[in-house]
Amino acid sequence: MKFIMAIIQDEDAIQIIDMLSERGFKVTKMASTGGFLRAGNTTLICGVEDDKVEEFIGIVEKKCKSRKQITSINSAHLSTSENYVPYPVEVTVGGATVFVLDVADFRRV
Ligand code: 2BA
Repeated sequence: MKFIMAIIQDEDAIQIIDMLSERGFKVTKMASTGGFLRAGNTTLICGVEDDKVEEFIGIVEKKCKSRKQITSINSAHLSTSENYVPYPVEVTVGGATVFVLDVADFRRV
């Protein structure tokens, strides 16, 4: 069994959860915040059988869209100077960031 953690954009979450649920995946949705943009995103966690991992990732890949976002709030990340002037930066966010981990044990008690 694998443990999948997928960080997706809030806008894509409902559609992806619906599709995953239709295909029989048991998903938990968590509200999360990106460290760079400090904006809300969604983290899905899911325990899946090994032979279902690619199906899960395929759904996420199909439904997650890349979007451009403008940020100026975290320009400190981009500067080492104390006297920097904040300026807007365009970043491309997602598709999705997906981690797949081995599960040592899984119990429902
Ligand atoms: P954020 O950390 O808010 O990052 C949003 C987007 O900003 C990133 O999109 C990337 O395009 C850009 N970005 C992030 N750090 C940057 C930096 N130091 N300099 C310039 N641009 C930077 P994605 O790569 O698609 O990531 C979307 C969200 O996925 C991230 O939100 C974070 O919540 C999560 N994430 C991405 N990689 C991760 C990782 N290795 N570990 C944990 N979470 C990750």
